[in-house]
Amino acid sequence: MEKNFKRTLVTCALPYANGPVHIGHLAGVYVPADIYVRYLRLRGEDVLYVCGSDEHGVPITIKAKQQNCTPQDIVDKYHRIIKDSFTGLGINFDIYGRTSSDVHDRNASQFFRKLYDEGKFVTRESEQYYDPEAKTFLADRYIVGTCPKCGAEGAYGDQCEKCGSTLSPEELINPKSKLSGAEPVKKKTSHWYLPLDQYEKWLGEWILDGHKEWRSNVYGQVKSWLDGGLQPRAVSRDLDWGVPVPVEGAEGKVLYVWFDAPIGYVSNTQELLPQSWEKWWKSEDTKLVHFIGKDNIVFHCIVFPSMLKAYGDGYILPENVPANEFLNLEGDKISTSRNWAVWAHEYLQDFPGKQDVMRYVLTANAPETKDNDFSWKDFQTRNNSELVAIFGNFVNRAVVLTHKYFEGKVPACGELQDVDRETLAQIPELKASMERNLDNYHFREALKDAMAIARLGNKYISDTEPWKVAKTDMARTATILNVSLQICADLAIAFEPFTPFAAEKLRKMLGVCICAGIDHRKGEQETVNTYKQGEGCALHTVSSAEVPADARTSCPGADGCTCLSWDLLGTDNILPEGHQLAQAELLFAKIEDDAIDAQLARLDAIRAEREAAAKAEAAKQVAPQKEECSFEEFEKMDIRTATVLEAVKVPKTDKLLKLTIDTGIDKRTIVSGIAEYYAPEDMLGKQICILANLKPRTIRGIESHGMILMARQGDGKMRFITPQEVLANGAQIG
Ligand code: B3M
Ligand code: ZN
Repeated sequence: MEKNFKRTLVTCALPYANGPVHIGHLAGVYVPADIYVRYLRLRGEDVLYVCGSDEHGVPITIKAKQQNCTPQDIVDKYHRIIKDSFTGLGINFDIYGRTSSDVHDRNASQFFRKLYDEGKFVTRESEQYYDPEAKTFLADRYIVGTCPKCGAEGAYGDQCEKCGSTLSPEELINPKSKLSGAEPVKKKTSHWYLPLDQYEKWLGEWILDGHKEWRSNVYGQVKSWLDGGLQPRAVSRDLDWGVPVPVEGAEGKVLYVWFDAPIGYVSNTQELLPQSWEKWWKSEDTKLVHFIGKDNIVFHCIVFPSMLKAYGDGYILPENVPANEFLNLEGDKISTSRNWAVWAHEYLQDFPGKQDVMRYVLTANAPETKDNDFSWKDFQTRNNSELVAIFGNFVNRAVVLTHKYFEGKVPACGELQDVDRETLAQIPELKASMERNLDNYHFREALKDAMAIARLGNKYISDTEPWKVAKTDMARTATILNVSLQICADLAIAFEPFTPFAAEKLRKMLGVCICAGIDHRKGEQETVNTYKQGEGCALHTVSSAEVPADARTSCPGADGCTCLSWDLLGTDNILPEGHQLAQAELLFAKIEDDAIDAQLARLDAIRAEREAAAKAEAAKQVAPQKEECSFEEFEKMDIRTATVLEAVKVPKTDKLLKLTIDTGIDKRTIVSGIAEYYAPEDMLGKQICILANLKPRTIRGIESHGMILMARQGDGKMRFITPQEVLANGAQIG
């Protein structure tokens, strides 16, 4: 049974501050969370929206080493970039904090200390790799070597990026420390472990029995973890970047990043609301929802809940964890290390003013139930034939015609005809469907519903043709435009969660504002649709005449201005007759081919670079030595010099050349698979080496007597062997 909550706390996975965010992050976590939050706020619900940078962990220290700076430099740089990207895309958290903050340091320390004091951890000694030169323990990522599965160089102690195998450092061939290049040695160390096995039963009851409604990918992952049996998990690491373990004798140890990061949600809430944060984390009236990507499921559904359970003190558990699958880019897995991504900050630069297009496309292709693909062509099509041609076109026609015939004032609605009634009747149904979808985290479907309203409007105005009716019947024209404008107002509500910039533009055109619920961005001082001097909604600013300094008032436009809210969607007469519209503005602009081509060219260049690098790498690969052979075996081979007299391509083949050669013994034919590397004219007159006594073979109907000796490198490239100086044909080699 759906519980009645008083407020909703929405968290988004804290992005690692070791690089910018890309469209995979946006589609998986931040865009859906933002839609959800905007929707709840439109409904007038009290929502707190929390995120921040995850600034600890080994990837950050590695990046710092690579760039020859401190980890703090790295997180300062990327925290800024990430934060600005979110703001740029209209993803406005109430707080975007950071786990390197003092508040978090204190909070995470205290959290560990309480569990430690209450004996909730077990300690274990283990042998870990240690760098004897750098005198430090090595996290798995700090050990590189040859992959035991595919033979690639540079595999990490936890994973080979070449073949994707999960590894442990013990498995690496020729392990080397990334810090000093030294061969790591095993050394004893002790760490604190959270005994997850003790929480297994409780987790099963809570999730497997109690939350069957969770998405099947989330539920399924939890089930398979629990079925497999949980092990104690280390919550500390030997590292010098992170929250120090607050226990005596723990020098050189920090909290494991996945221990401190989720506590970051709490710390960030505390930072924003130092007095009232507990009502968000410790009240049964709060609905907690974690938005994450699928690789974070175990931490949010098993580890963090177990930490909170161990801690006690009334912490609530998530009501849902809507995790998404992954987004691919042009058919390939998005990868930060391979630079195969569309970076949010670059997108914002390349497509100024088109934040909504990306939000729209990522939602329309959201990887909610399976991995999905982003392609630039699809991006262009969705913009041009959906946002521009349907949504934008409809709104533009309605507003422009109202200016043309009725001086921009909402005309009177006369008697409705069937087409009007039938059109309007569909909107409450679409609204109900949207609600079902949004309440159940089906954002892609909800967007389809919103778009269905735009399609409905566009079809209505095309079918009723007010520009023609205006020639004969102004009263009917008025009704058609009234109905059209009401649908525009519906769109200004329905699209607010998905394309907030366009929704705001539309509201300005319609001369309406929005009641966006309680604003927590200013901290303890909540503002319930009230404004101080100088503040206001999108349309109206409170002047000093309206309210004394320090006092607050509701929207100053309240009378002349209709404040939209979710409840109004699909109701009659949102815009009263006579209401003044502002000038028409285009909601969306067409995206031309050259903008798309530029993006594709960038990706092609990255792909080409990657392929060239892979080839260069392969070229260096040396095949292992063959099995021993005896001198007698070698002696059996008759290897000689010969000269190419004629060379032609074997018809209907790509790879074969037919060569006539002078072997000193005779003139003969050899068919050789070298056409990929040599044109016939390249071979003419060349002295080569051949295996003369190879048993003749018929290839493509041609009898071949012998074989040309070729050297072949790891990437397949071949060159024939020629004596260092021209010799007589038939000279023996050996
Ligand atoms: N920093 C991991 C990730 O981006 C991560 C999430 C932490 S949420 C507490 O995959
Ligand atoms: Zn491998």
